[in-house]
Amino acid sequence: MIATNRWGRESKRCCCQLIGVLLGAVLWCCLDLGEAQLQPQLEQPSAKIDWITFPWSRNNRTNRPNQLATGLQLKDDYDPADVSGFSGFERHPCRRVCQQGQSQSCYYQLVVHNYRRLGAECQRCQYDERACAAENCIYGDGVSSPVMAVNRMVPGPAIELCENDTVVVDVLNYLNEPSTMHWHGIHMSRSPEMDGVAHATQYPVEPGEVYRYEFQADRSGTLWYHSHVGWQRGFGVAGNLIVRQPHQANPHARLYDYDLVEHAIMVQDIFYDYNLQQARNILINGKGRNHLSQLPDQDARHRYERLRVTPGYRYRMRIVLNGIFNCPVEFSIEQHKLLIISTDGNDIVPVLADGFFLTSAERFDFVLEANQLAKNYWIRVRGYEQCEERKLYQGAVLSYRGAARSELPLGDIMEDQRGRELDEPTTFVNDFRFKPLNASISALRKSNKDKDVGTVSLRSVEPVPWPSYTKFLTHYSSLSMRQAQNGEQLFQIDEISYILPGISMLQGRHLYQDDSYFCNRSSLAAQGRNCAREVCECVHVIRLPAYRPIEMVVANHMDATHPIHLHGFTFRLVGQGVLGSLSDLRNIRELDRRGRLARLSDDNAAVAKDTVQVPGLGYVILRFISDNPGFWSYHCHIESHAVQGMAAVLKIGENYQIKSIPARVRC
Ligand SMILES: *[C@@H]1O[C@H](CO)[C@@H](O)[C@H](O)[C@H]1NC(C)=O
Ligand SMILES: *[C@@H]1O[C@H](CO)[C@@H](O)[C@H](O)[C@H]1NC(C)=O
Ligand SMILES: *[C@@H]1O[C@H](CO)[C@@H](O)[C@H](O)[C@H]1NC(C)=O
Ligand SMILES: [Cu+2]
Repeated sequence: MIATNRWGRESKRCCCQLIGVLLGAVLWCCLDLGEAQLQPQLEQPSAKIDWITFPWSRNNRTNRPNQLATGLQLKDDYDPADVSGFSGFERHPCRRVCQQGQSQSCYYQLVVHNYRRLGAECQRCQYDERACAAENCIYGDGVSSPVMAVNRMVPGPAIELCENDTVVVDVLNYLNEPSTMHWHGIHMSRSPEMDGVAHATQYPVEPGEVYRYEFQADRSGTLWYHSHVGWQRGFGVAGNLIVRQPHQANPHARLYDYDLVEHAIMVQDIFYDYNLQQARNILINGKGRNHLSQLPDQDARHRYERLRVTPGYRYRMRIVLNGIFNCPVEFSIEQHKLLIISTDGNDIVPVLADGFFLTSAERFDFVLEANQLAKNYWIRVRGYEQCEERKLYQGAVLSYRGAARSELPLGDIMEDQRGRELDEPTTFVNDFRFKPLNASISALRKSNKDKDVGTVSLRSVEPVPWPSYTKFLTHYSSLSMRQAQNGEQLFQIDEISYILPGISMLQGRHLYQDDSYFCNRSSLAAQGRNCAREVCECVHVIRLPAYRPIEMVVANHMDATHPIHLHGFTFRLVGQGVLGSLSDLRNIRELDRRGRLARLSDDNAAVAKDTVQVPGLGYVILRFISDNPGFWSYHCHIESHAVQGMAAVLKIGENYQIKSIPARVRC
């Protein structure tokens, strides 16, 4: 397959050029061109190519992106000068005010490459904060460590789109290992081969190769992109993907004045060097306090992310947790309430809260009203579970116009948290610490005054797409851990650790028989395997029919919460609770039959998500219509767990229902 991937790289090239016509575009694809004929306009040696503008308008860079112009400018060759020019997309023509029926074609290039936090580029940043903005320094927390960057950034550059835009992204793998890119939240309903899961929807992209992802932004919201191979997401291969709607289509448009990309925050727990066992810090947009230094939070030598606001305005902020370890975080902003309006890109009935929790891959959008004194305030992120053991927390600065621009807030980051001293009741959303031994859907209460809003009690603004009398096909699934003979910890779904198949399932599905190639809980049982006693590792594929109402009950046999993510679908959360006993969880099907698993009595406004935390010794119940045939990854989003086997693939539909994927000519 590698030979196929690389076929024709030397001998054949294809140049794809776009001629922008006022309202449309003509794509020219010419095969078998000699080198000399390639894009003569581009071949100016030593010229740094600004690929955001059209090649024939390169000398006229002051041109503002034209509303009517298409953003698409495909390229088919990448010389070193191009690669050195890769950066963010602040001036991309697809970054615009969204309007009904004005979708565009949008082209991006993402170079994924090895890099360093606090590398040689950062000399001056250590002493002068103003120097940090100088290109190409990834300062992080000031601890030198290898990273994998996207266009020299960690997190990678944010991509901003409007709903229905056609997206073309060339991902250049400049790592020394295979890679893929997943577009977390996009359904890929017309392009299942673009989901970016190695050996499920594509063959991995080899080092030095380019993969062209082409898909439609088939929904709006706070989404993100990240590598789906090994630990690459943990090393930094991730970025925001913001898909906006026209004003008229946005149910929360009136709640805020600004929706700025600089108010999109990616939080990540990081490790140092190749020590993949431990979370050592949490960063906010790649920056933050150094915990090793023992310096106070307000020391001027720390580098914090700054979010600027002007008094009197309301801002939409978008928070993503790129979680690597078991490190849920709590998010809040000093002296501010947050009006939470969306989760995982799905609008909810707004909840005014003091803060919220995130487990890996979850997102919350909220409106912040800049209605306090014009000062600097701490944006606070506090880590739990593995991050709590090291007392990891992080800050960023909410800086009002009129406050000293380079100063830090006065107190410590975690001081005065939750207004405890004020003895005011507080409201937190999505707390992962459920009250044990209570199977009801109500969440934890810390005191009588505190009100916690569990994930399942959030309400979607979109009613479910099925009638109330719908009968669901229920599939039971479990999350667990076991020790292999060699002492290795294996994480499992349905007591099976996932191993990668030798083919890519989507492309190779006609080459094998499912029954012999795939395994699942019942096929192993039929072979006499007892996965509760022995270690079961295989190509775990759960087959479900297409175009049916599906319900998944996921039981968590472990104490720790696991954020479970389903590709290809947005599901509705209709139940989430704690049973507290392992034997109950092992018999969850029976308990369910006896009515012990609480479901929303009316699922019409059940919250829509793509990732949900399954509480420790608890369960969740998800519903969706399986109207997207294909191979969809279903896995724990904690990187270390997924790498160690807590993953499976849902095969939705039969082979004939799944889009046929022709082999691609690499050009
Ligand atoms: C996107 O396409 C869908 C389906 O065709 C349509 O309902 C929606 O209005 C479109 N959105 C925009 C912003 O044009
Ligand atoms: C669980 O919580 C609900 C709501 O707070 C309460 O009504 C119920 O009695 C609790 N059940 C148990 C077993 O504690
Ligand atoms: C499990 O595997 C068996 C045998 O291959 C198959 O008949 C069955 O449909 C599979 N079940 C699921 C849920 O994938
Ligand atoms: Cu997990």
